[in-house]
Amino acid sequence: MDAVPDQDFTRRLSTVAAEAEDALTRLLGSSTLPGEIARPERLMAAMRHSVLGGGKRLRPFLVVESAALFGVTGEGPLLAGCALECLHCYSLVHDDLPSMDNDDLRRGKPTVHKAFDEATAILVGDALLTLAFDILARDEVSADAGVRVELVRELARGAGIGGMVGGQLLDLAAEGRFDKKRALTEQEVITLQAMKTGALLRFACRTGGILGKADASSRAAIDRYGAIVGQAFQIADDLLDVESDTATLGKAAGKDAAAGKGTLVTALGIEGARAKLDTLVAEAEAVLKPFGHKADILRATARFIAQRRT
Ligand code: GRG
Repeated sequence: MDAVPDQDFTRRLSTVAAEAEDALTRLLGSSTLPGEIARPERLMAAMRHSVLGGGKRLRPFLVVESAALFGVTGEGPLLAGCALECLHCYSLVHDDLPSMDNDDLRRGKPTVHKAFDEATAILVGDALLTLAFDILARDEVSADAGVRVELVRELARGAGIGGMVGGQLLDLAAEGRFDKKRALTEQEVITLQAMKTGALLRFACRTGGILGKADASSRAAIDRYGAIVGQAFQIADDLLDVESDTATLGKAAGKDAAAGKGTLVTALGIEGARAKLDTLVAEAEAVLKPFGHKADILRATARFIAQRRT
């Protein structure tokens, strides 16, 4: 099924990205909110450097489109998507720190610790992480407080111990940071990646079901779709690390091989990884079948994630 031509998909992604950019610009304004004492200008400037003017905005897009699948549109999904984008940007800022990946370039710009300094970058990450939960708790996300609490809990689970942060620790451990370096099994790579990268993408999709108060089977379907696109995203990322270059990616390429990192591209080879991506796109289409044409944009999103060049 290919009901959404590529140019329509690209137009839709840029529209949501522009709406997210506007909303994020407002969220990162200098005026204080009730309960805040002051917004230090250096912190705000560094947060804006990290969040604004870059990134594909794939996570807000998945939130907006998965919510639309359940009939929820407007400010609520957009703000929930922005909360997730803030959390994602925190992870990028901390991931780039000298004690983590030690990167100089992100989204084609100097990383926050390069443009500012390391202490500011740590605080930017902390402030973006807490801002994400502040946003999710706002009435504009959903009039239903139970929905907001569910979103807060789900994001904490996806981003924390058993999700992204836990996955990052497993990644550092596999690199031999704490002990001897050890080659991971294919299943261990899949688990690590599902935690480190997949959990936030999965949360993005689950958010649609939560905002739309979807029934159990629809929630299971959108959750499965999120897990599939999460896996596809990481395999595509691993392929780009091998096949693309720093100028195209706006971040350092070839880092996995340099670090001797185990990825599914290492395990399956380039052709095997491409075949796996095709299988995942087919699986995504299968789980979306019950939604008919309403899910066309999510079908196109799965293809975009698998074929992306940046
Ligand atoms: C708590 C000190 C501390 C560190 C945590 C959690 C963490 C560090 C790192 C998270 C792991 C991480 C950054 C994974 C990378 C995922 C990934 C490939 C991100 C790039 O996503 P894209 O391609 O980027 O969507 P854009 O720039 O388009 O948003």
